[in-house]
Amino acid sequence: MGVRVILEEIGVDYDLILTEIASNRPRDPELLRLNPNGWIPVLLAGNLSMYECGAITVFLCDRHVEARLAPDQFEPERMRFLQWIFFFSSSLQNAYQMTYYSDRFCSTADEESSVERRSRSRLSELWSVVDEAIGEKTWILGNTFSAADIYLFMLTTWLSELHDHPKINAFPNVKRIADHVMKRPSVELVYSSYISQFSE
Ligand SMILES: N[C@@H](CCC(=O)N[C@@H](CS)C(=O)NCC(=O)O)C(=O)O
Repeated sequence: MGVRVILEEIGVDYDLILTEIASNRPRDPELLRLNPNGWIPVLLAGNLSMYECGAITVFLCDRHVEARLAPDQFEPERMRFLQWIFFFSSSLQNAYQMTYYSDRFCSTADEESSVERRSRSRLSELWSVVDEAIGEKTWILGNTFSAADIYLFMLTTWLSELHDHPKINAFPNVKRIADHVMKRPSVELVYSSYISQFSE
């Protein structure tokens, strides 16, 4: 979803290829050829393909500098931009995986609930770090909107009551940015079914 928002923000034509990612269903061999892990997203561009959401994000921002979704290599904010993209795609996403795929983080089923508990406390710790860093800033980089705000928004949508994750209200600065991002036409389009849950 996050990569799709970025494609919408850039305004390029793209096709969506649906595939199976349910844990209990076999993966399409074509997905496994492109990403042996069997995960999405995978970006196909010409004859080339790449996986890893953070890498795809940086690639698209650099390929389409005209969209101004990232500071360029010579702007001081570039450091902070890379920091947050990597933090989101490694530390924060990993903390979510510990509840969404707890079986991958332990050897026996009876350890899963312990992994899930740690996932919840880890999410609290990591989102608190982000919240404090944002402080009163308008966007995560300060005054300029970037793909890092889209990434932040995407990860807030993964907070799940079903998994007893912390509530977004515990991170008011994160919530403020997520609420702003939610109003962008690109996000309204891509997340229409998610957003309608909140307006019912
Ligand atoms: N590190 C990967 C993780 C991607 C990921 O977890 N994708 C989820 C969907 S959001 C998925 O494909 N899950 C299926 C699975 O892990 O088996 C990335 O950032 O691209």
